[in-house]
Amino acid sequence: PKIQRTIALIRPDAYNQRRGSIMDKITEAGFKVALSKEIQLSKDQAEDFYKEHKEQPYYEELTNSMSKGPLLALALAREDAVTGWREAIGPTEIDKAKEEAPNSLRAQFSIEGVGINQIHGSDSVEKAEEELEYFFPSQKTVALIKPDAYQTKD
Ligand code: YYY
Ligand code: MG
Repeated sequence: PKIQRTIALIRPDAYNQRRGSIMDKITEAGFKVALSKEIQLSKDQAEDFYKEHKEQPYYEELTNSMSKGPLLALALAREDAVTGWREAIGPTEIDKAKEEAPNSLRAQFSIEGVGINQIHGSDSVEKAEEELEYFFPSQKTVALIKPDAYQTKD
């Protein structure tokens, strides 16, 4: 079976307060951390990442919560990683997560006083590829060394 990759983001509050236990749960769920990077998003970058949600009532809190400190970006690898990770994090809204999926990461790792869930997961294979490239850009150019540089003068 094919190993897939997806993007997980641990938002700043949870990364600051609960990172150890979140990483344990990720491993327990069978994911391997292929890549990992601590990133500080500016407010503008957070707004751009969530631009589809611009008109939503939660947009301001969401983009503030994403840019208030460093977050942890992870490329997770597993069989069916995209749907598997969405299942592991659970429903979008914290209240719904706690009611319907109490074992989910979003239910278990919410932050007091914050209305936004603490964990992101790419929602499709296409989005996963886009987000992998955004957080872990691959090298697109190869440095060329002119053969001349190696020629010795006599
Ligand atoms: O894909 P997912 O993260 O589960 O939800 P989206 O609909 O893409 O919304 C992105 C982000 O916005 C969500 O993780 C939290 C916030 N949000 C919210 O707080 N309440 C909602 N009803 C919808 C989204
Ligand atoms: Mg989404």
